[in-house]
Amino acid sequence: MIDETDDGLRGKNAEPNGKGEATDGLSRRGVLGATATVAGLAGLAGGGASVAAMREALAQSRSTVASTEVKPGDLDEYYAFNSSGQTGEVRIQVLPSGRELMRIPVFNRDSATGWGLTNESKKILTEGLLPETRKFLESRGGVWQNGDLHHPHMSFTDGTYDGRFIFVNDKANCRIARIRCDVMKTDKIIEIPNASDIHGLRPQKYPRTGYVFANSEHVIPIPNDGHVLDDPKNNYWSVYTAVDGDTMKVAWQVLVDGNLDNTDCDYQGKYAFSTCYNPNKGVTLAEMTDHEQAWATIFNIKRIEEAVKNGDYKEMNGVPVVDGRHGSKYTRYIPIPNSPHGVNTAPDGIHVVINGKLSPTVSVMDVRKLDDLFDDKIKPRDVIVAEPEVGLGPLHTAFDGRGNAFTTTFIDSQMVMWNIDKAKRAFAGEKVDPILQKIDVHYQPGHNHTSMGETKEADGKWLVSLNKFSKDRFLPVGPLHPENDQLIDISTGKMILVHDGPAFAEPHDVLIVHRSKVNPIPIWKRDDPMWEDARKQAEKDGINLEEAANVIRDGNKVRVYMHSNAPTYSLDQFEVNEGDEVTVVVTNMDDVEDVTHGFTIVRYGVMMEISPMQTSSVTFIADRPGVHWWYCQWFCHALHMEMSGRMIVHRKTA
Ligand code: K7E
Ligand code: CUA
Repeated sequence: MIDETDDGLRGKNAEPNGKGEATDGLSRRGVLGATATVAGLAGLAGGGASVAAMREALAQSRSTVASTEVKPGDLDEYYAFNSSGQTGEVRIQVLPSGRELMRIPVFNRDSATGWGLTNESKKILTEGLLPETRKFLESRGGVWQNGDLHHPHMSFTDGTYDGRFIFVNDKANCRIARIRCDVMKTDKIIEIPNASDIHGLRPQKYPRTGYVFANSEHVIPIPNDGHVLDDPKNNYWSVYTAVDGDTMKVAWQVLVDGNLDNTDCDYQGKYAFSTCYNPNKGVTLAEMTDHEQAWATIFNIKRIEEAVKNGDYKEMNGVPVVDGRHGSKYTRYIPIPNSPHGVNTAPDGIHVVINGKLSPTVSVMDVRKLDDLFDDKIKPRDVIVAEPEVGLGPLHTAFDGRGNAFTTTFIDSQMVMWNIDKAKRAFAGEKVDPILQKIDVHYQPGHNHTSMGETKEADGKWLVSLNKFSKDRFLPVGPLHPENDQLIDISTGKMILVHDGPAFAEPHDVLIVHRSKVNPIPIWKRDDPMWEDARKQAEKDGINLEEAANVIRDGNKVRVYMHSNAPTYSLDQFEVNEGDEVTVVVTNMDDVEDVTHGFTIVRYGVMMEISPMQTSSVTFIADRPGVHWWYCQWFCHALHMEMSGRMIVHRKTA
């Protein structure tokens, strides 16, 4: 829907006045939220703009603004893979409607699908843990219960999305996960050694992914085993990590100065960049902010690879760690005002925007100068070709592929559109204002993203502002508020706010991928590696998973094989003894799109999804005697309620 009261007007009236301020004559709360019509606007004319001008603006915006309406049965044009922060999952939304289609459990536990309960998901959640963490989790159920997922990014081939994977970080428990885009399920999770927490994450753009680059944020002693404690200046470090996206193994790490924040890389396959705050390794807020500038750290990928090949590294926790601190030939540190946060490479393959956070500026780097920088022909600051002042609290920047950039300003609560070329000319001394337009967003934006904007195929149609606060934009739901993901039409060369989208905690980042890049399958392939272990065990037990209706007893281990065909399971009941370790393996033989079954055992903490042609399994101890019905929790058939069976647990005889 187009909010014709507010947004069209804002787009027209929020012109810069040359001082970099919006001249929007309407007070923020004046029209917002109201369902005022054109007639109703008359009463607001005191705000500065004439009624006639507003009518005119409204009429124009109506004719140019792209509609967010997607009629019933029609399909959207873009996938929007949204992170969920401390919820720990990825959400598949679509644009322009803003509808949410699916949730992909990653670092969280999920009741509907059994993520964290099934053997298949437990394997993925645990196989990549460091031995020390596995031990730590032994008395805690073996699986992390929480995660903090900030940055989803799709794999690239030749500078654009290739639809294979989405990679994500977990800031809370130091992990990187990979989501398969054919089935939209997580298939690998690894823990990163020598790191405090993994924050920034980006896949290599060229020639392909390739590497997944990741930042360790807070500085810690390495190893962090209690030998070194309170010696931050001499003995705390952070590391930059390159993971091989195909094998999901750490390829190498680089030891660096300062806290690493966000990361991006070039379109040439030569360099990766991180923002760095807290250059003096402070451990209090005062110490972390007591300086006027920090850095962007540049990593020379080829030189680092050679260092690893030639043995110029230290092995730490089984990983080659190259020394990239000040003075190293593997890195360069570009001074940036003040505590930079986001770093974003433009689709032109040349410019990299580093967002100042505590400085009102963004710094623009030209990647063509980096060879000279590493050959010491120029000074670090010589790579900066523009530094426009965009407003207070610049955090992240997105691009339209037409030479314009959009920066979120957290403190100003605005989206700022500026032109890269004009910013360069202003930096060179020309009298030109690079700021094209500022609009209010509601409220306090963090990340933003444009359609295909982090690829060389940026198409300049949509811009999303992920706002951390929603305050009064929605009906109240108690002290905890949703966030507000706002959709902005940029197709006309102006920003026009067209939609408010509430979101539960706490989307940090979203990527907007054209639907032509993504090709999920509707039905699992029977030879999928996801249930490899179940298949192998079944072979050992002489069972064909596709025809299974068997109970195998193996000491006090019982393996129950069955399959589902709506509305029945191939077993009506099975019997075990109190204390048995029971594994139930269910294969859904309904080769029919959208006929998903489930398997839930009442009062046994067992629940799992079994989509068409999928096998799912779960293992538990039958330590509760009695009759326990299992049922299908996924509505699948007119006789869905009847799709059930009994687990009979015989009492232990003394
Ligand atoms: Cu929230 Cu990308 Cu973790 Cu910026 S980060 S806002
Ligand atoms: Cu099968 Cu409901």
